[in-house]
Amino acid sequence: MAINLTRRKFLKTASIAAASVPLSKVTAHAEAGVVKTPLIPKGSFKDTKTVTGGICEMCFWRCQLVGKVRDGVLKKIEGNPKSIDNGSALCARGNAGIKLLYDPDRLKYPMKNMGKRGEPKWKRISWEEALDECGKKLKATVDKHGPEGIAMFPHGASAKYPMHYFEHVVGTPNVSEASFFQCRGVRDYAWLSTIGAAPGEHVDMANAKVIFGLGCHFGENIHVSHTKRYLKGLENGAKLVIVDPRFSASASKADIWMQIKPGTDTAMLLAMMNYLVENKKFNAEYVDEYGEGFDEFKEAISPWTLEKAAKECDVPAAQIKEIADLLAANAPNVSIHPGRFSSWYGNDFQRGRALACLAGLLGAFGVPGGFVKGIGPGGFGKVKWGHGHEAIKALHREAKVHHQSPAGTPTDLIRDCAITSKPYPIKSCVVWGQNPIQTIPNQQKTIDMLMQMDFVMCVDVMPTDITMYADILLPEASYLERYDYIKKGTQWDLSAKQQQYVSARMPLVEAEFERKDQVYICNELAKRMGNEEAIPVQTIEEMVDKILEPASLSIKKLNEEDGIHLQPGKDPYGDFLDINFFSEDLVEQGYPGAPTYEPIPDVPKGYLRLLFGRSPLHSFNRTQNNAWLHNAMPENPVWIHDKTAKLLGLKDGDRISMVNSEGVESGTTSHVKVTPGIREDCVFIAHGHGTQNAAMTVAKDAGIDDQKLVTILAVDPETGCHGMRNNFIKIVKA
Ligand SMILES: Nc1nc2c(c(=O)[nH]1)N[C@H]1C(S)=C(S)[C@@H](COP(=O)(O)OP(=O)(O)OC[C@H]3O[C@@H](n4cnc5c(=O)[nH]c(N)nc54)[C@H](O)[C@@H]3O)O[C@H]1N2
Ligand SMILES: Nc1nc2c(c(=O)[nH]1)N[C@H]1C(S)=C(S)[C@@H](COP(=O)(O)OP(=O)(O)OC[C@H]3O[C@@H](n4cnc5c(=O)[nH]c(N)nc54)[C@H](O)[C@@H]3O)O[C@H]1N2
Ligand code: SF4
Ligand SMILES: [Mo]
Repeated sequence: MAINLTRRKFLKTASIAAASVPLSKVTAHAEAGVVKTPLIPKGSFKDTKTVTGGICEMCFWRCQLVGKVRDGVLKKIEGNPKSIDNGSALCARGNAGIKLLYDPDRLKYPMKNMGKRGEPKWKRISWEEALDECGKKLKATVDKHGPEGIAMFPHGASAKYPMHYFEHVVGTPNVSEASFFQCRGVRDYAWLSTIGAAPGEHVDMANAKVIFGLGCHFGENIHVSHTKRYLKGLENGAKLVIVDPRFSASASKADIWMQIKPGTDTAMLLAMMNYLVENKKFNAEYVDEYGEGFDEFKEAISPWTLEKAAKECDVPAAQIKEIADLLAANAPNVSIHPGRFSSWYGNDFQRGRALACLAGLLGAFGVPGGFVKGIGPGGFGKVKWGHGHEAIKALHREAKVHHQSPAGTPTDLIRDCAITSKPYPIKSCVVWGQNPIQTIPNQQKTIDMLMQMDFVMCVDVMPTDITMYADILLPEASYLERYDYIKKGTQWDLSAKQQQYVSARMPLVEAEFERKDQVYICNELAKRMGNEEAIPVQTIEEMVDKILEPASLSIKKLNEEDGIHLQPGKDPYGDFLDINFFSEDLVEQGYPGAPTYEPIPDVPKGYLRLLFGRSPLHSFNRTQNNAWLHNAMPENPVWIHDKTAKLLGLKDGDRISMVNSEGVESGTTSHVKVTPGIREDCVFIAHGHGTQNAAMTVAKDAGIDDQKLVTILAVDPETGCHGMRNNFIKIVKA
């Protein structure tokens, strides 16, 4: 695909904005209200309207946007200058949303697969025909196998309404959201069991004296307002401690970088806590007042000396002590970051517990720099589907496993159930805004699950790897063309004036071709499945207004307020949380009461551990076909240590493929990045590349798909989330 030079130049600016060092400059500009791009010549916006009320969904952070629209065509996206969240700043992906909107490869019409699953031959059909077929097939499954005969794989704002329909009206328990079982579910439930709240990313980094992150590579993972908080903290003089086997963007800015052996973080945390306790360097007052089970906890972690952890984690004992001392000296004003992507090694619930306990020992709750609970705004309405069925128990509840599981059903249980028909058949599958092929480990198993279905329906905006397996493929209006759920939040650290904001996604332009929104699609489906009486709203605008109404807001009012309603907020400090250092509930469920370290398999001889993560220029697979982003980062370099590269006879830029320890080949190739910034026994690649769908004409075969090589999954016993980093590869020269 040809990309003209001016756009390339523009993207260069945008992509620099995404990397961690220059982002601070962009942020500073944004705060002064001067985000500039060299692309747009002055005066060319004469006839251009600014449309407010947009909300980004190039990732799930949902920054607030405005669009420059001329003759109904979106010419440029900018941050909403009224935003007290992202401000007028967007990341590179946010800027590039326009190339998703007008991607010629996008889904335009409902399609029926006349070929095989995985090797589709598409025929354009009418909405009427498509919905009739979906309704008929899904109803047939429910009639024959009950509501548990359906599995659903949702993700993102547009999957919310349909997800509630399938859960509460149809009654399927087999719902697996990517954001839980392959992302942050394990973190949320570990903290929930420890402090009674899911942590979100509510750490007050802007006001912290120390920011402590395990595998948090701020600046490569980007959520604009969160990245701003991190940068503001650094500007304010916070010390930065980063624990990561890789020299990440944030490791490059750190005061202390601990290059830990993968999967051993819990051991390090236990030793740090034991050291703080033994040397009375913890916040005894806070622990006395708010701690539960401290004595049992103290006893349980007592074997963890600094030396023992140092050996396990392959780091100096003195460095563990140095970090512990730094945290103690600055407590309670320290940000113990809970992380986000946390399905790492299958021992992840315990790491989450240990992190939360560390924050507790330091008393880092409800204080500047510490963990602060989400505080409003509240008072919104809910759009509720009627409950037309008896609650069916999820697979893990029936089997009495994964007692700390996030909402829905653990993905692997759904897949096993579908493949074996035990304890019951699962014969229809609804995928809505998720790409299970690249999102869920063990691709072959996902494909086996899909192949045994009677019916597969996909709702998407692009033809991605999952859509190749659909029988009926429905095109959704993108986030720039539709109304959607509200985005609200609170702000005290980035803006002194206003503290709370409310916005709702509004279209910047009209949907083209035959793209529809979630309420239309789902209601039409419900009618055809015999559930018409349960429909709670007729249109997506009605849904948004119903949510806003109790807060005395509406679409109309938000439009009058440039898309964002601001109101005074509350003081975020002073909410001190209880901490379960030792949990009797967990013991009753058969898990350790105190955080416990479980070692993971070592790297087999001759192999390297496959690590993966974000890159600033892409979101998973969803941005791969975006011409601007692809142009800036067409493939994912394979990070490999100098010494390992020498041993394998590799030099920078060599083209390679990979094969994993179970003999699965990557299929596609990428280039080697030789660097001292990674452990000798690991490689690292960005996630989401290597798409196989030829309908993605920009991205097909570009780079290596990490998921293809993740065939071993380590299921977290407490939550059923998928640990994905116990996979080992060999490099094959291309
Ligand atoms: N191996 C490995 N696996 C991972 C990860 C990893 O790093 N490595 N990361 C994990 C994490 S943190 C997450 S959050 C998940 C993400 O998992 P997913 O959410 O599955 O990832 P995406 O690539 O965003 O794919 C979402 C699908 O939604 C489509 N889509 C985009 N916008 C819309 C829309 O507006 N409407 C509809 N209907 N569809 C839309 C995209 O085209 C794509 O097909 O993956 C997890 N899985
Ligand atoms: N640009 C961009 N930003 C994003 C996203 C995106 O797709 N693109 N996605 C968003 C989403 S949904 C999520 S969940 C977050 C994810 O963002 P993060 O929570 O930061 O997760 P990853 O990107 O997977 O982080 C991987 C880091 O962990 C390190 N690591 C690997 N193994 C270990 C280990 O055993 N111990 C330690 N301490 N570190 C280890 C890796 O080397 C890497 O630097 O990013 C969000 N932000
Ligand atoms: S962080 Fe970037 S991609 Fe994510 S919502 Fe904000 S602008 Fe969009
Ligand atoms: Mo995620």
